[in-house]
Amino acid sequence: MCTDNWGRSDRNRCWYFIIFAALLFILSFSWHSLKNSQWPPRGMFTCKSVSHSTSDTSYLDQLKEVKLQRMLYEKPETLKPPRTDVLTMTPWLAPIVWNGTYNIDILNEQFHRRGVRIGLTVFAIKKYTVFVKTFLESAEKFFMVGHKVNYYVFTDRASDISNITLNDGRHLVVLDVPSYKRWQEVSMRRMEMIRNFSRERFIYEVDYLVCVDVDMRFSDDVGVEILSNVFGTLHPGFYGASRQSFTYERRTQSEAYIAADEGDFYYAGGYFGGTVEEVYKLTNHCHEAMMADKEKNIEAVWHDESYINKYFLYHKPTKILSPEYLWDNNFGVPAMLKRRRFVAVPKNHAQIRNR
Ligand code: 4GW
Ligand code: MN
Repeated sequence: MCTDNWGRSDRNRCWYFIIFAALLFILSFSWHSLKNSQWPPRGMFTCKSVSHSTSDTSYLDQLKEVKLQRMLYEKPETLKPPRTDVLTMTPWLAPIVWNGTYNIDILNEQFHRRGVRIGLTVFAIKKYTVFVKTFLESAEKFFMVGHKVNYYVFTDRASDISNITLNDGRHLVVLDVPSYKRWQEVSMRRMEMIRNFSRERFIYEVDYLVCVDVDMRFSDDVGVEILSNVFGTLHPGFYGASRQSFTYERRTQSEAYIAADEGDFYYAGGYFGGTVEEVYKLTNHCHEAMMADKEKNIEAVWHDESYINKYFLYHKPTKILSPEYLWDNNFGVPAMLKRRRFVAVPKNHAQIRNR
């Protein structure tokens, strides 16, 4: 091409042209493949025979193994389910946690090996600070014993929260927050505050959040069996109820509206949780829905509980806690209830509540 019988300058020009064209080709080729690239490249995980140079590192190489030790326990019986009196699995294959359905030793081993940290959030606004001591003392006895726990107490009366002695690996964090005049708003604003603190703090300090009412006491074990990506709890007043009798928000104008022919369960407002990421999504969604309703001058019939029920209808929980985890002795003690792990502390409504 760049023949000898050309002049020297002609030859140089010819070589420049060839180099320029080659560069152009390389550039356009790499631009095209960048534009269409995906990560991981198609086939990377499906075709095992693809060979990579040994210096290639994949995030797969950094995966930590959670290996259990030899353990002795009774074998699970495929033909003898441990519970036949209650539903133990949702139609979307989320476990419903009842006594007898899990082996806590296996679960503890798994969660210890992951070094899981758990945050327990609770609100004590105005006179509800009176519940904090019993709540924390009972949690020290029964909540996630042996695991790393941070108690996050949101309050407008920090000086009312007395310091109690905590076991190793457990910390009390008192968070100063505003109070609201209307009690409905005190309850509902929990969503906004959990959302904000998840972003600013919880995401750096814990792996899972458990968000509960404070007017309660732990009276039996509540352990890592409750943990999952996002979980809700069956309301003790509605676990056996029909769809029609669920007290969902029924006004179509509300963001919390649920039609009469929809709904799986009636979830309690006072007990939900999951990974910090999932709790962030849940609380953010509920808070935004409440704000949208506020603009429309409407407030759902059961406040935050109505919005949680709407959320869980379309974002199915990955685990559900049975009413063992949220009981009120006013409902008696039905046969299916083998344990009462977390029960309502009776309150003198006239004294405690400021309407
Ligand atoms: C009526 O006067 C009130 S005051 C209803 C709730 C109030 C309230 C609630 C309060 O003054 N301060 C407070 O911190 N809370 C928080 O919201 C507290 O964590 C409580 O457990 C949660 C939900 O309220 P609740 O326990 O009274 O609701 P129920 O009766 O449905 O368990
Ligand atoms: Mn309560």
